[in-house]
Amino acid sequence: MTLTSVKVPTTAFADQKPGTSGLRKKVKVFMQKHYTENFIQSILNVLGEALQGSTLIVGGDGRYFSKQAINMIIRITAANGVRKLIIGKRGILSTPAVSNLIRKYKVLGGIVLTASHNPGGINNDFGIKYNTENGGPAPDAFTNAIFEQTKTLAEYKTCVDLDCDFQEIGEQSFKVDNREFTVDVIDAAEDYVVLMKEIFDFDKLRALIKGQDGKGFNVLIDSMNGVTGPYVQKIFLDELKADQNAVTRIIPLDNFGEIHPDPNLTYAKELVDKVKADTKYDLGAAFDGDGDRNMIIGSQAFFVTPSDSLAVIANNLQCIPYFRKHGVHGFARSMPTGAAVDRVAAKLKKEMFVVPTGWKYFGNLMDAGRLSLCGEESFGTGSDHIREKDGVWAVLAWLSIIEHKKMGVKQILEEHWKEYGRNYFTRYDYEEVESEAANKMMTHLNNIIASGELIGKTFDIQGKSFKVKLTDDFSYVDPIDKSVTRNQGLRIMFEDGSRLVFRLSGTGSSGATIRLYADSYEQTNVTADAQEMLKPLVQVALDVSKLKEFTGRQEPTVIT
Ligand code: VG1
Ligand code: CO
Repeated sequence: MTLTSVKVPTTAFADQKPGTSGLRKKVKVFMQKHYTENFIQSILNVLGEALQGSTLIVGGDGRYFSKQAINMIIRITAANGVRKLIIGKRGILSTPAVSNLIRKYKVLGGIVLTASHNPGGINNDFGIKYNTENGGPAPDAFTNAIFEQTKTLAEYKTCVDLDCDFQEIGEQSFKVDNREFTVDVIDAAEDYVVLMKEIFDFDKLRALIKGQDGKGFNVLIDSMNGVTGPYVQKIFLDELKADQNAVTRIIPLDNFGEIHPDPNLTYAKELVDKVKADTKYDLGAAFDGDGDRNMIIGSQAFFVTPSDSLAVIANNLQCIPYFRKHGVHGFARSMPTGAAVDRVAAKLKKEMFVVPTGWKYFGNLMDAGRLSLCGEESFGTGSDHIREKDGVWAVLAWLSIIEHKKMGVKQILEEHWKEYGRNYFTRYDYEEVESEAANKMMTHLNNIIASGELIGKTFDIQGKSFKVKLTDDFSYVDPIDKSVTRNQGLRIMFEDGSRLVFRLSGTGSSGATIRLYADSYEQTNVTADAQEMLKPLVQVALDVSKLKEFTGRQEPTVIT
């Protein structure tokens, strides 16, 4: 039977501007009539001619509303001339897995259904993101073009009678407007596991976990009820033979069990407490909802900042087969990330890039063969094996280093700081601040930075003295395509190398989130408590920004 597509008249929405990583809104916003359909059609309109006869990957973290959204995607892509969809079973695919599938099967792109670390469930968030043919998040030019489409969209095409189940593995074919349309439902984890086995030495990792004389290396891997469950099951249990107690919360739930699937000290407290309480654990790790973030803690919950994690991995890439084979090109970090990796780059004589916040800015450098490893302070670490950050990859990288150096997490960090000195780093998040108040604070900061009035000024606080050297609003010129990205964070840099950064989050779904980043370098005093160390600098930030006055917030919601 041939199915026929129809054109459905619709009215445009004014609020479909993608943020740092796709469009993220409350589920109920996506549930409005035509809202999700409009956004999908807008993505397809931007793809234009390339869409005819193409293949797309579809999947996500399985959060509430994913099934409905995938049904819409099936019908709308079929009506728009797409030839084939590859969908993860039950709609489940981690963000790194989507990136891998796009690259491996050389398809046009992928639609990722996730709001990442934002909570899920009917009263929380949903998100849609498009990844291009290099496997990475669509660049600004593309997402701006989507936004332009959404503003004037008057109709979308769909095939209302197309009913296609994606609960079980297998291929289904349809005839839509006399064209072939195929939906291939695949195992979520299979291709990803193949990739990891090419990158890492699984025999060595298995031996590490098993150990000698009955004393293995004990890990506790927390999927936080997010998408990494099936990947963790296959890699840590089936392949590396860790025992069942080494993993937790590995069944993806559509509301993440009512937690924030956000791997940091606040929202992954359950993991931190377990590792702290039980001295048998040598390493704990957690991932976010869509599996691209990671948090690493050592024995007794010794915390590794993502900025340090990046530097340590950079310093030890030679123990990972993938890098021995492909070589190590440059390194990169997002601007707010602590500069620990810059020191490693300088020592190893590698190119070092500093890009705006968001993984999309790493892609061009990787495609040009100038970037092998990169990271963000927001618990993102990854390499050029794909074009997304990769949580499970990061843990396997750490285990490879531990196996190679025969050292624990804390010992590795202490050795690293001894060699390079330490970039103390902290981030304060003020979540769901009233938008107007947050904007006023940013305008105030913008004004004093634009006027240059802070330059040369000294702040004497809590026995420390900070003299302002430079202030600016970070902008970036992509070294490959020369595109310019402005307004990426207000920076105050001091004579002693300390630095403050302020920016507003681009991933929230209600109100505004203010992020305040503080970092400061110490050559020899490397084992102090980061929060204590950075207290005076944070006080400068609060004084200069008048954050408490503008927002009424006395304390941040999350401290990293
Ligand atoms: C945050 C992080 C940023 C990260 C982005 C997407 O963005 O700060 O580093 O790339 O989330 O991560 P923002 O604009 O809220 O600061 V994910 O794992 O949520 O896709
Ligand atoms: Co994520």
